[in-house]
Amino acid sequence: MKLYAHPFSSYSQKVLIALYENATPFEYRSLDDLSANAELASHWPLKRFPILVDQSRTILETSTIIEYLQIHYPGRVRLIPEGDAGIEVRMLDRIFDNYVMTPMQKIVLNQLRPEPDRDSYGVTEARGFLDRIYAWLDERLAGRAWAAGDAFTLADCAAAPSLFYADWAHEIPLTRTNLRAYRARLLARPSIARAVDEARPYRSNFPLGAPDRD
Ligand SMILES: N[C@@H](CCC(=O)N[C@@H](CS)C(=O)NCC(=O)O)C(=O)O
Repeated sequence: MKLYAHPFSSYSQKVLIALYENATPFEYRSLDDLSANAELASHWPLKRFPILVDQSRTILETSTIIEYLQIHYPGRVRLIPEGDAGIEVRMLDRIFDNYVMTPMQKIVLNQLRPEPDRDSYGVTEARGFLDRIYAWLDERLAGRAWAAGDAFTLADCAAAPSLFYADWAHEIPLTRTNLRAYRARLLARPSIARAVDEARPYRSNFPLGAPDRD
């Protein structure tokens, strides 16, 4: 099983965390490597990553990859609970991807554009989105150890990299104590600490300038 991914990429970390949680063996095709990039393009013309290639099967989209891992390579940590409990997990996974990761990417990617092509309206909108989702998450997480309750799940795999970088791009206010404490708990979890450490050498590439913390 091959994962095409890059250590500094937030969506790559989402899947790496799932793999590390269950010590699932895989071949890491790092996109630092030119031949891995060519292989990625041959599997997925949009070249969005990570992707998982398991023999003749190509799995796209991080949430689906993690679902695939659970079905085909189950481990001690069940990342998507069965039945109704799975609804909260899947819902929060979509919320972290769509309403934390997407506005965070908007702010970060805007910085990579040439000055005349920057979208200040879109960035202001993205910052407003983050303010509102931080407030919503702060309430939702009250009394919870992990995103969906007592167990670590797919939702936490999505939460870790999205909140990690969102806080760099648009800091979580000090008043959002539940959310800030949750982010700190995520960073202390060994699978996540490992993904963050592997990305450390690339921090100088963060377009907004990486803060001196985490
Ligand atoms: N919805 C996709 C998003 C993947 C994604 O946006 N990945 C980023 C890296 S973190 C990417 O491919 N960026 C390169 C690009 O946009 O061309 C998923 O869940 O897999």
